[in-house]
Amino acid sequence: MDPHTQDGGFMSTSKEDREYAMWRAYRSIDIANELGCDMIVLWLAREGTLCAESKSPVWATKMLIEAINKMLEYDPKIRVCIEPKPNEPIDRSICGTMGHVMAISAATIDPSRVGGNLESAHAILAGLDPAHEIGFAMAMGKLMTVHLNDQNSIRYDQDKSFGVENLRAAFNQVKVLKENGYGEHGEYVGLDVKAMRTTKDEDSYKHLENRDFEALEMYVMELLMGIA
Ligand SMILES: [Mn+2]
Repeated sequence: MDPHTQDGGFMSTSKEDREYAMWRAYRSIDIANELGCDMIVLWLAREGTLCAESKSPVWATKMLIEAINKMLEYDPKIRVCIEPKPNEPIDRSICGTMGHVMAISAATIDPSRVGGNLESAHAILAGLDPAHEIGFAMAMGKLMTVHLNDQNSIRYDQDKSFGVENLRAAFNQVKVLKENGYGEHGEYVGLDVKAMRTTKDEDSYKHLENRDFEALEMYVMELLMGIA
């Protein structure tokens, strides 16, 4: 909401805005430390552009790497988890997929502390299969967390309940996570969902009641095995 963030943060064309973005990142690391948490998620909301000619993608990419390096230097223990998204609220993002996250990670001063958070809806927005994005990040040892939800094709970011649009795609995300030991080192599953835009206030918590991940998983298994 701060005017300093209107053109993005780390790659804003204004030096003052970039300084504000770093202050906010350092403050977030301080808060993580207060909470006993060693990881922050970077959702790069406006890190990109609405006007392609307004900033160089080469410069913008380098600014992002520089900003992450400053965070890694600020706290020698903090891990930085990038949540990639190809567009919205901006038109063209700088770090749109897990492949971008891997490349950014490799370019930082400590790649072991930079990984990714795969959100199903964001992968679908990029025209990719969320299960394969998860698998790719896991193969690189860099899947720090996941936000499982759903999305109807390449529209605005819908954050629908996991599995409501494409149950088979949801099944395959659970399958790749389970088959590769996700959670064995304390990784969490997040369910990043919001009420639909047409939902009335009194119904606005209903989407939270449908988050029984274990039951959904068993239901999908039973369905696929012909038991249900
Ligand atoms: Mn998310």
